[in-house]
Amino acid sequence: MLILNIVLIGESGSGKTTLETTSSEILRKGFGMFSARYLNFVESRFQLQAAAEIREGRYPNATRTAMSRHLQLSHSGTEIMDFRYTDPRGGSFFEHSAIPEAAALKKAILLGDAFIVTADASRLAKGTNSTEIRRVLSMLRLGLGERTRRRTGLVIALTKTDLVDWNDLGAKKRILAPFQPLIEAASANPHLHGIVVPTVCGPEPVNAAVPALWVLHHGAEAIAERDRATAAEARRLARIERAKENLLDLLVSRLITGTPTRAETNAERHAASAATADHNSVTATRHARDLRSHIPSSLFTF
Ligand SMILES: Nc1nc2c(ncn2[C@@H]2O[C@H](COP(=O)(O)OP(=O)(O)OP(=O)(O)O)[C@@H](O)[C@H]2O)c(=O)[nH]1
Ligand SMILES: [Mg+2]
Repeated sequence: MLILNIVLIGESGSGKTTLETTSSEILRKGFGMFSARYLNFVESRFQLQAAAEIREGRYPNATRTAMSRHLQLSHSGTEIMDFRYTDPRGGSFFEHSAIPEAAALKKAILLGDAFIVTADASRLAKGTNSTEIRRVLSMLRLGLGERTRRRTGLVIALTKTDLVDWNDLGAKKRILAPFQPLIEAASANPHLHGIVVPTVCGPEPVNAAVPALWVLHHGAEAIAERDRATAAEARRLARIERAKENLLDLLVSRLITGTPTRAETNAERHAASAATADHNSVTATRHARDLRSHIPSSLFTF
């Protein structure tokens, strides 16, 4: 089964752990035909408690060392995808890669399948953390620059929007300005699929599960693409087998043995694989579409 590696990117205090904890709790409770569960019992207990506290307005402590949390997404009770979060300590974005945790973070970014960037919108609105965000984004660009063919979901999660004074007319511009180069670069790359999501976590969450839904949606699309490619390859192999058929084998098969030729048997085997892969790709496409239907269409995508 495919494991979708989701990397949380953001300075310390930007809300990575809070967003992931809240989001996973929403997915765990289920939405439509989907539900998610933690695969590790201890993690599950800990995160359930943390999510309950966030709902009461008590937020998690700063992450002391990078965490990894492993979940599984199901549809109508059938497992469809595993996903794993890397939740780094925000400070490690600013450390030299000679430090093991900073090196591990760099590696996680290079290997990541999807990225959720968290940025404290209330601080950005006041113009206080744009330098830190730019530094964090330059780390992300390292990872994005490497990928040429992999479908990659990318979320800019504007956190703590409950604390933003929206009457301040310059706020929106100040919040989005640091992301402009990233949005422009990502728009030009057909393999990057981005969305901007204003979020609130706490007693009244807003859009908290949307970042996860976006990357899972693209994870399902990636599965569909992989299965379509598998089907195409199996059909190609079936054609090659059929082309190997020779008249003598066919005559022996039809007039004497009454069994299919070796080429026919192989071609049928490949055709059956193609049919299975086609079926799987249709299912994955349906999952992707269903996941997408839970994402507000008003959000900005790039
Ligand atoms: N008002 C409000 N505060 C939030 C929200 N999300 C997070 N916070 C606050 O932001 C603080 C930091 O959030 P964390 O989730 O710990 O941030 P982090 O990015 O994981 O930080 P590190 O673990 O240090 O890297 C929390 O303790 C909360 O006080 C939100 O949606 N609204
Ligand atoms: Mg944290």
